[in-house]
Amino acid sequence: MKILTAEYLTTVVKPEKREFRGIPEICFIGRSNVGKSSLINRLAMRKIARTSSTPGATKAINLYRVGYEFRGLRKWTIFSDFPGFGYSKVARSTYLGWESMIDTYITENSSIQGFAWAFDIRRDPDILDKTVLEWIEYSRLPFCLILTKCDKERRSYGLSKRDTLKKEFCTDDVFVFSSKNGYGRDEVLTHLFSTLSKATESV
Ligand SMILES: Nc1nc2c(ncn2[C@@H]2O[C@H](COP(=O)(O)OP(=O)(O)OP(=O)(O)O)[C@@H](O)[C@H]2O)c(=O)[nH]1
Ligand SMILES: [Mg+2]
Repeated sequence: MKILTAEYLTTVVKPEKREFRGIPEICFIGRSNVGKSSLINRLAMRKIARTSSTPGATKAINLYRVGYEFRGLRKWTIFSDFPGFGYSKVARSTYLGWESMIDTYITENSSIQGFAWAFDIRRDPDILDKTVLEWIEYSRLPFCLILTKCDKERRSYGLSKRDTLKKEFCTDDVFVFSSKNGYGRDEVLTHLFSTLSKATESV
């Protein structure tokens, strides 16, 4: 399992006018400032996505094309970096804008294979996260939860949080991760590439 190439592809400002289709794609979503762009950079081992300590850095959808080798085969995928939801004080209306954007983006876009949902390991899910979970379930696409910034907590805290969130989000696909030190990188990549393989095999 190896990343061979990773490069910026394009920015989608109007999701309904998206031009680039065809390569299997994983959407990186999550609240603002949670570490989505840093996660992409760490997975790719290259600084392709813009990160910032100010929430709301990613305003449009940025697409990155990643070439990788998995189980002896060379393949391509797209990592799409979404704007964060829930950073404004008026979180509800921000969420509604986000939901309508992503709804439009995934409609009739059969290249999308699932969601990598970045979630700050120090937070507990709130009503907005539950709403997003419902939306994902409704989309019927698979998702995994990546618990970011684990370097800020003890390892035992991270593992117990992972088990709690597995129950709360009703999935086994929850991973502890740090973009700062690379903890969990192999596990996350293996999971994402397996999801992509399953999807391509079933076509
Ligand atoms: N310690 C630590 N800091 C991190 C980690 N991941 C991200 N950060 C920091 O968190 C801040 C936000 O990171 P980004 O990757 O820009 O977050 P984002 O989710 O893309 O943010 P928006 O695009 O604004 O929604 C930056 O200051 C990063 O350096 C991590 O794993 N550990
Ligand atoms: Mg970002």
